[in-house]
Amino acid sequence: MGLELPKRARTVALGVVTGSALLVLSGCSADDRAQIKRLAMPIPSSKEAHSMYDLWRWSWLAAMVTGVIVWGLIAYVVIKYRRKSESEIPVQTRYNLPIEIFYTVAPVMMVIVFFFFTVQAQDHVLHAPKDLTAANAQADLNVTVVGQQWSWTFNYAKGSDALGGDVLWESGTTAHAPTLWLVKDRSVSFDLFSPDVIHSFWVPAFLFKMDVVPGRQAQNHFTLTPDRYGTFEGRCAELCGVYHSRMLFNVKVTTQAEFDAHMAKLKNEGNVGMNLGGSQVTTVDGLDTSNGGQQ
Ligand SMILES: [Cu+2]
Repeated sequence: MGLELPKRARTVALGVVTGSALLVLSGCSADDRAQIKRLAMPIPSSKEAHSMYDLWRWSWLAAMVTGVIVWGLIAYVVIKYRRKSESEIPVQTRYNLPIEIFYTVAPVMMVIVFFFFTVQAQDHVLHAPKDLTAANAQADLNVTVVGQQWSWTFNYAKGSDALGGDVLWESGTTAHAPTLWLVKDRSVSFDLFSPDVIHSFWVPAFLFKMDVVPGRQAQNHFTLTPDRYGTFEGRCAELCGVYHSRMLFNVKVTTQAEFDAHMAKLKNEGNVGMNLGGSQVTTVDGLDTSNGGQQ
């Protein structure tokens, strides 16, 4: 008769499993636990991010409910219809049309439901008018983001009196990640521009990314409103070449006064005019270039 563990062995096994689970879980910091509760998502930090976060949580819930039902049914049939004696083989069923129709229709229905809510979240996140000029006019701040091999340039065109009608820019290098400055609760229209290859503008805290595609100026654009103060990480999410991993940046969400002061500083430094990234394209700052740029 099968694998019957003695009672004592089962107790010991249960103790080992519980003990190691407790040890593993107690190793988690408060941050880890909060992240586990969010199902590994960063804290949503823009007004638009919340609909992505909801989609994420409800999709997990739907998947878990489906999983529990399926595992339950598997366990049920394995136990109920198992072979009960050596001489008798359980009833072998083929071709059960109602069941086959059910397991074809049910997943299709689920995909339709997921699709509906995905489109709804997408419409919410991409709510800006299709036309860039209209989107820029509606938003409080306008930023042209340039993704160039191997860093980022941010051009500020609207959102502060300190601009005085000018466009101001700041740029990074592979050694110094640039910082994109934004203002809490003020909407930003981002236009994405690339002078070389396809990059992807990704700020995990905004739960959003969009490709930066050469030749698609004024087409890949979106608007969002940061709703938390803080400094967030950003990166390129499209493998764009050797130093792709160096394409890091920060996003600082701050007050209007601090933003104005920063714009005034950029103006003082002479960073005036639209910078579409050409100057940084071949710079591999911070790397030893004597051996061909290898680290
Ligand atoms: Cu890139």
